[in-house]
Amino acid sequence: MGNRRLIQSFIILLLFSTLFLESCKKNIDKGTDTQQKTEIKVPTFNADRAYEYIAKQVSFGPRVAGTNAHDLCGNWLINKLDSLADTVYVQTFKTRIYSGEVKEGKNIIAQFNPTLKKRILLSAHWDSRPYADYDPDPNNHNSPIPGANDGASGVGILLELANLLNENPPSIGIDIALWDIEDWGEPRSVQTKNGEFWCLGSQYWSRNKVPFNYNANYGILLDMVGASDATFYYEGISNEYAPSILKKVWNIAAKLGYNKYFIPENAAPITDDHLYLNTIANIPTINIVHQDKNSSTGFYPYWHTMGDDIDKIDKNTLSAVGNVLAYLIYNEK
Ligand code: AHN
Ligand code: ZN
Repeated sequence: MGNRRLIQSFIILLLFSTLFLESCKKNIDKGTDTQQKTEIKVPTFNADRAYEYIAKQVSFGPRVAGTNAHDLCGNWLINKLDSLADTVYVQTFKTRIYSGEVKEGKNIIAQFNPTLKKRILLSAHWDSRPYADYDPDPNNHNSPIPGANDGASGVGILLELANLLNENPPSIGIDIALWDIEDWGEPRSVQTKNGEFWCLGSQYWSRNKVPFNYNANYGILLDMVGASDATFYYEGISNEYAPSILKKVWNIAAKLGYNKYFIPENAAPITDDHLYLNTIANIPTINIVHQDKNSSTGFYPYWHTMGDDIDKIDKNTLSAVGNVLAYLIYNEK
C-alpha cells in the first residue's frame, strides 16, 4: 500500500519536473528567438514629407529675425515639434549683430527620451540670411534669401526624423535643436571680417544651455543638405574635433550606397554652428555640409543668392541624408 503511494507521488513529481524543465527550455528558446528578431529595424525616411516641410518654411518668406515670416515660421516649428517630441524648450535671446544692432532670436530644442544618459544632438539653423551678397545681380545683395537649402533643408530633414522618432521610439536619447540667427554674418560690402558674428543662436545656447547642464555624447549639424548632386566631405572643424563620428557616418553612407554624396576626403574648415558646439559647449560635433570644390565660394552654387529656392531641392539628396541618420539613430545602443 505505502509503496504504491510512494511510486505514485514519485511519478507525479517526475511529471511535474519534466514539465517544468520543458517550460524553462521554451523560455530559453524564446529568448534566443527574440534576440534574433531584434535585429534592428530601421524605419524608412519619407523624403516627400521632408520636402513638404522645406516648402512650408520657404512659403513663409525669408525667416529673418524681426519679420512676420520669422515669427510665423518659428511658431509653426514649435507647434510641429510639440506634437512629436517628449519635451520642447524655446530659448528666446537677444544678441548683437556685426553692426551693433540688437536682434531677438529663438532657439528651439526638442527632446526624445529626455531622461536617458546616452544622447545625440541633431541640429540645423532655421533662419535665413538677410543678404543675397553672392547673387550674380548686385541689386540683390541687400535682399534676404529664400533659404530653401541654406537653412530649411536641414530643418526639413530633422522634422521628418522627428516623425520617425515619434512613431518608433529609439533606445537612446535624441535631441533636435533648431538654431536661430546663424546667418547674419557681415555682408561682403563690410570690410571687417570677423568670424564671431556668425552662428549667434548656437553661440548663445552653448554659453547658456537649455535644459540646464545639458550634455550629449556627440552632435551632428546639418547645413545645406538638400540640393541635387550635393557633396559632403570631411569638413575641417569636424575632422579636428570629432573624426570618429565623421567616419561612423560616412561608413554608414557607403554601406547604404550613398557614396556619391558622402565622399571620404578632407575639405576646408567652415565657421558654422558646430564650431561653437565643439569649442564652447564641448560636444564633439560634425557638420554635414554641402561643399563644392569646383564652385567659387566653396559651397553649393546658389549659396547666399536669390537662387537658393525650393526648385534646387532634390528628394534623392533628402533620402540619402535622412536614411543615413535613421540608420545611425536606430543602431546606437
Ligand atoms: C562663413 O561663411 C564664415 N560661414 C558659413 C556658414 C554658413 C552660412 N552656413 C550657411 N550659411
Ligand atoms: Zn548661409
